[in-house]
Amino acid sequence: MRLGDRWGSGGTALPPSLNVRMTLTALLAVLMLAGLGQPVLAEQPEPWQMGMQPAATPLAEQLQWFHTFLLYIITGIVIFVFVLIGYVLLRFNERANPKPSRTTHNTFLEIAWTVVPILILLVIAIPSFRLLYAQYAFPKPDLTIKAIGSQWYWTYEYPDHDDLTFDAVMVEDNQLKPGQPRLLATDNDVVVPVNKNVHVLVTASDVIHSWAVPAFGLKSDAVPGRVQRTWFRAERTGTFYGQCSELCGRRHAFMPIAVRVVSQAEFEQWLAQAKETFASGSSRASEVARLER
Ligand SMILES: [Cu+2]
Repeated sequence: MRLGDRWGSGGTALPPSLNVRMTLTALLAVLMLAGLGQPVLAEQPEPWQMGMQPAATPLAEQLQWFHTFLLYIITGIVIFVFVLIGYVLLRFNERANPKPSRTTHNTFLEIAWTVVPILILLVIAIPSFRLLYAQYAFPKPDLTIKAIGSQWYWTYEYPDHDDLTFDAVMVEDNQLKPGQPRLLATDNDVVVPVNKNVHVLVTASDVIHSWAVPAFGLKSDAVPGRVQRTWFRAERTGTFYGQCSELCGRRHAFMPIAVRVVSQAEFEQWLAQAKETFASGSSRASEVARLER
């Protein structure tokens, strides 16, 4: 049976190749339209995304560079090994090479296959250590925030600003406002100024959680009874999303992280308002009640 008969309309069947091409084009158009229908949200995963989220901090940039660099190296190694195996299969099989040589040692080859991998490891180790040190070389903080993981929300404290404290709970599907991404938006965002060094003290109140924001290149375990430190310097404004990244219980997938990076002036404005809003601690009690549903 011809493809054209199956897909076309009876007697006016198109040549099979054309018909297949049209179907593929239509499929592609539907996919593109589906893509266009989505609101444009830059700082979060997108449908069909292949690479990483665009970096918003120098550390994330460095991380992503390292990732790509390693990808080139491992691709080269895989191709080399593949070609080598292919060559051996073809050149030295029983038919092509009925009388195998009895050679056992080759000084040059043995030195080469020891030295070359060492050089490759060195080339990887140098940027790897540089990145590791950069992550732990804390610049002088302009702002310190504390992120405390609890089942299943995050509490944020601003110890530099009268111990401002509030909870950030995921916005449920039926309460999403336009533009708020599902499973990522929180009722209260962490707000930080742009181009400032922000230290984050990460801990937990019950089980191990993990505070992670991919666009910042950050992931820090939140361990009860311990305070971990991490830092970021966001270089552009926007809302950046992350999720708890340590399996912490039933609602592990529903305790997202939303960080809003704003100008210094907007930050101060938010701070003044937040101090009033959260002064009574009312946000906290209501959230606990919500979680106990
Ligand atoms: Cu968690």
